[in-house]
Amino acid sequence: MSPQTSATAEAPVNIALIKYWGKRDQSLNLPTNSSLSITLKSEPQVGTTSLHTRTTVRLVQGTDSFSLNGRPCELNQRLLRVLSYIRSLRSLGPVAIESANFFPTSAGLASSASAYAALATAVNALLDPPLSAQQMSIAARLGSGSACRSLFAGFVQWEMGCDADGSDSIATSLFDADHWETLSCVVVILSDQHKEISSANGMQRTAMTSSLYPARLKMIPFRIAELTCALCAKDFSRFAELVMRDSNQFHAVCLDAFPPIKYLTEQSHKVIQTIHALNCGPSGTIAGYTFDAGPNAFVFCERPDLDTIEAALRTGLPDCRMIRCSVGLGPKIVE
Ligand code: 2P0
Repeated sequence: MSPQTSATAEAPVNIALIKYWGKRDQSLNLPTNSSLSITLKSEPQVGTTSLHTRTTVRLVQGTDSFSLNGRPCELNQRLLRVLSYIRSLRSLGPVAIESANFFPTSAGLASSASAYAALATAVNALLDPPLSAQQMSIAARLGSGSACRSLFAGFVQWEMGCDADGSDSIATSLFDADHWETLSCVVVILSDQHKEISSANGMQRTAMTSSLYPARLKMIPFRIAELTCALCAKDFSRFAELVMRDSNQFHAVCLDAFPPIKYLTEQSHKVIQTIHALNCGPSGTIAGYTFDAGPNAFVFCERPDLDTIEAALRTGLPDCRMIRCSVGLGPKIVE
């Protein structure tokens, strides 16, 4: 069989339930805390928007090249780091990388996570032998910290690790996608603008200047343990409260940075109020929200409550776009 010269991979986005925010090593993307995420799969009826990245990697003559959504781009430091790590492990010639996102880029929708997970998966298909799970985790993480979590289906933990070279800072699967099939997520797109402060800069400023930040770091191992129990028991109300509290705390430490960092908008706060009002109703906690480094909301509920929750959100935000998602699978090779 002739060796493969091109591969296309699709990788999903993930949304952090317990957020990664801060680096102990900036060039290796080594975090100051462990994090826990859910991998998302958008439902097909939403037209051209789908929460994944598709990346083709071709072996070529000449030099490495990169295009994003059909536009040629410079190979940035992150891409170069991923390629150079892989080339330190395996023989890999020059490559042409073509990447496409099917959703707004850099708007707090975790595009870098799916992008670097897709890149690592596509390159890996050209390697003989393929990388180990640990090496894949490291390759994706060198592109973007949260990308190592997009290599897995379902519920994923990225263990911060303590080794200086990052060899133990890897993601592992906690529960597969079919563990909690009724768990649903509505992504409420309030803005598709690029964020003003990148995650990398925002987390650095927060870690350096927020006096609340050390208290957050202390609390995170307990939050992860509690959330793991809630996931194991599929206890929605416990799950929702922990996720909302972590999102609120993450945005609070951002506001406590100096100068402050504000990712949420008035519309984001409208979503927050709507969910808390719903949860005061006779059925108790039926929804929970989380926000990444951007204004867009990720609202969780059990599938039977989807219509009620979407209707409540629409009342306050008639013009926003919503994407229904379920718990997703990991990356796949599509060609
Ligand atoms: C997360 N975020 O856990 C957190 C929560 C945003 C808020 O990971 O510099 O793009 O590439 O390691 O992964 C976004 O930061 O940062 C992020 P880099 P990344 O999902």
